[in-house]
Amino acid sequence: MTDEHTMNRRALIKGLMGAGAAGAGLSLGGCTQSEPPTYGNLLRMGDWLTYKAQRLLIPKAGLVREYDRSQISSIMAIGSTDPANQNGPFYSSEFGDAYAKLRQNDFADWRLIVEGAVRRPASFSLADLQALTRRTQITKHTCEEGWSAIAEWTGVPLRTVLEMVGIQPAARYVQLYAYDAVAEGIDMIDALHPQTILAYGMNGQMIPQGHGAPLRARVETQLGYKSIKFLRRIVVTEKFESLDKLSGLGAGFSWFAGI
Ligand SMILES: Nc1nc2c(c(=O)[nH]1)N[C@H]1C(S)=C(S)[C@@H](COP(=O)(O)O)O[C@H]1N2
Ligand SMILES: [Mo]
Repeated sequence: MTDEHTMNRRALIKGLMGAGAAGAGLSLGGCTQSEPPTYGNLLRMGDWLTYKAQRLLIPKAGLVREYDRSQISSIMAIGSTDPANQNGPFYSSEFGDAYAKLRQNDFADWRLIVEGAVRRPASFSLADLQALTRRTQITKHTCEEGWSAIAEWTGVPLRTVLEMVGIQPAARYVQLYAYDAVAEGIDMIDALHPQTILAYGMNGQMIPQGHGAPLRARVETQLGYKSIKFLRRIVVTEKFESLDKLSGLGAGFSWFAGI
């Protein structure tokens, strides 16, 4: 573990120095597949530098601040608030109806699929997830649109679920897919972060419809758009793949949104 960590740091330092050289007009060809995105576009080079810089400087398991109950504030439900609504933003003709059916039955038949670069692909009911050791955290949500709000979230660490399915040694990214046409990816550092949870509870209740029922991600180290609501499927991958094209939300958003 220590060796690997040292290796990674060396690779990162080399990467950072390489980024400086790239600014001087050297080839970027080396970082297309396994690195977070520049989208082959020099103008997106900042994404990559930010990623490298943060990954180098931030201690791996540094926790974001948690708040007291008294600091909980009202939080808007924004973006897609109902995947079943055909007129809502990011409506998915593929999954919107399925969501409506699952909701009719209080999500009793809902399952979270976890697959990809894992040893034991699995699906989890809400009861399965609720039976696992839970974590409750009061955190500040920061939206790219310029507002923030504090809420309490309860759920199971994504790490627990990933350990259950057994990630392959080469796994590096985790892609989160929703019942609307929204999907986002995070890297393994954020995926295994102790405060990255799959939340079914909010402020002591089951997560309300607008905030992502029955299950949403809370990725506290990233801007709000990485905290995918209405989760449907999680795919572990070895290679970086931008979901920009697929996601109604992602188009034009920086892949790395660390805060
Ligand atoms: N499936 C899905 N997840 C999503 C969104 C969305 O539209 N659909 N919006 C994102 C954005 S930009 C923000 S700021 C938060 C909003 O969460 P809230 O509605 O609970 O405040 O959800 C994020 N997750
Ligand atoms: Mo947002």
